[in-house]
Amino acid sequence: MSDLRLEQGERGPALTNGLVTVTLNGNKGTFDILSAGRAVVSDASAGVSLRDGPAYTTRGAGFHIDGERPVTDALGRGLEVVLRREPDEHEPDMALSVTLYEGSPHVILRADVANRSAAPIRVQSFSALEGGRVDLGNPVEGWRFFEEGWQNWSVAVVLPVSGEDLYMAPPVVGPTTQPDAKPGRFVAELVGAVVDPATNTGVVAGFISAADQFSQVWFDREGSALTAASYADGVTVEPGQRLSSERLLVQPTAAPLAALQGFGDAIAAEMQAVPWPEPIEGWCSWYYYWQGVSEEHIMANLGYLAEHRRELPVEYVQIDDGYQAEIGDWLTPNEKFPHGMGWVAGQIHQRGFKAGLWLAPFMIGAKSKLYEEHPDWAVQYKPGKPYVAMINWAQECYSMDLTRPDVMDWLEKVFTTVFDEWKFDYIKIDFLYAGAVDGIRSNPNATRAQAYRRAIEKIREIAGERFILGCGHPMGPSIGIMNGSRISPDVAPFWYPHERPREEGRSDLSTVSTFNAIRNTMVRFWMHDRIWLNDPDCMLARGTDTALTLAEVQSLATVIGLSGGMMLDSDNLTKLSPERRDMISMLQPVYGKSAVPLDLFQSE
Ligand code: 9PG
Repeated sequence: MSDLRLEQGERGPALTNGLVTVTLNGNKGTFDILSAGRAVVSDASAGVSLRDGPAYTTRGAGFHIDGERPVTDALGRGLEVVLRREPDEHEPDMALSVTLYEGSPHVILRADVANRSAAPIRVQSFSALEGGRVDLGNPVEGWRFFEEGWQNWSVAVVLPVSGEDLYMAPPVVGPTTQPDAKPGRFVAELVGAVVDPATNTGVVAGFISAADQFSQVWFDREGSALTAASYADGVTVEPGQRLSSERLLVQPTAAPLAALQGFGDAIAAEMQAVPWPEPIEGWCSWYYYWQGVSEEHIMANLGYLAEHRRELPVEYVQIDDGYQAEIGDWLTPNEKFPHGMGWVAGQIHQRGFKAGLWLAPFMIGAKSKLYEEHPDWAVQYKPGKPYVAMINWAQECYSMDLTRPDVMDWLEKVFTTVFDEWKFDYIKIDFLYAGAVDGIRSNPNATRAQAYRRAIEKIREIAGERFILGCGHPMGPSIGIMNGSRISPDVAPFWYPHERPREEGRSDLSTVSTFNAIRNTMVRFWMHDRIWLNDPDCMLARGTDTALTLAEVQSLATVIGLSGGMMLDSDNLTKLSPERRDMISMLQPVYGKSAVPLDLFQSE
């Protein structure tokens, strides 16, 4: 099947594969994306913005077709056409590559820039798709926008575009790289989709590569315009050098749920995702013992699990936050773990379970020994001022500068100890967004995504075949490293949030509560078993020490079960009634496949 071609159509040159067609308007410097003979996205351009400098767009400047070439890559066999912007003298050379693949209903776009001048240039962002007018037939007021959030605690949601966007303040969104807020503008991280629920047609637009640049997709109600940008964060391009954006997938669709899953397949292929081949079932200390967890608590639950293998056939016992001396001092257990962490892991192994450990390796607490010894390891907010990634654990917690070689050596020491000396089989690495904040690092030529990515690659290298659960992490650059990922804010022993968000402007759909957790879990169904195993967060089965009603506990259990993802219980097992324990038993074995929320685009 190879009807992939660049042809001369009535309206000028067009690249087509029989499923989707891109018409190229060289004089205007724009292109249209057609499906079933209809222009679904029209009059789109591409551009690049320099740091503190001008922006260049193909719109108005025009482009010419600078060659076509067959490609074979993670997405299959394709044909790539390069559209080269007609630059004025002294302007950088900018191009957009457009690729279609055999049998795939999507277009892949990538912008790039070459520095033709004698001086370095600094690139801020690329727009692989700029102001593409979306036409779904009906008026825009009835449409909805699906948007992914910055990290796994962030909201993933479908909003009516007749209303307004949710604003996601730090620490849930990376600050500063936002298009200007304006009425009727909806901003997604990594991937978004415009859908007309009346006809079930729409456009999915998302970046399928994400290791080097963070990216956003936004929709403007006014002009029904779709734009997608990836951020180079001001890195330098030397004379004669080139830099590319991440690769953007755009897909007009009459089946948006399937298209979203198709996006998941594409990003998984491109990023070489590593979902775990088996279901993960276990117990976690956090949601009952919190920071008060002790060696005795672990031993008591371990004993219970060993005696109730038939009822609770779990494999993993995971120690969460509370064992460490301080945030940063991961290798120093506190007085609640007098025998040390290697000993606890040994006890877990002796009873036939695998051992998991929580760490927040990209945070450095103001009260830690680590910070006392290495104040220069923090990313700076302004010269001389450490970047506060979060105030938690009654202290300022700073972002670790992951571009420093000595920090990478320290990471190696921490994880070699955890895996090779203590012999943990599983890590939950948390608050990872701290490594990707927008601050001053020792290497100014690494993007936020690169600083973060290189550090998690290092952790993966040390972990080898052991299980990595990501938490509090930005989504895109984590793919290909994490075996499992939290996909929600934290569950809690209560239904609705108890507190207003601490950060001004942060949506209260992103704060700790069981309602928020299960809402997000349903929306992120498309990630499961594609880009990683979804972790819907823990089951809380108990009937005491909780404000959850029986119906709320049943709802939580239902969503965890339907997620098909990981299943960790977090109760004091020794206090559970047999009826409540049965609710955990019913979740095993994990089914492994995610349910699909069929009315995702129809209702909240
Ligand atoms: C341990 C916990 C558990 C939990 C993690 C994470 O946005 N916030 O302020 C925020 C704080 C803590 C938090 C999530 C969000 O919890 O998700 O499972 O490991 O850390 O401290």
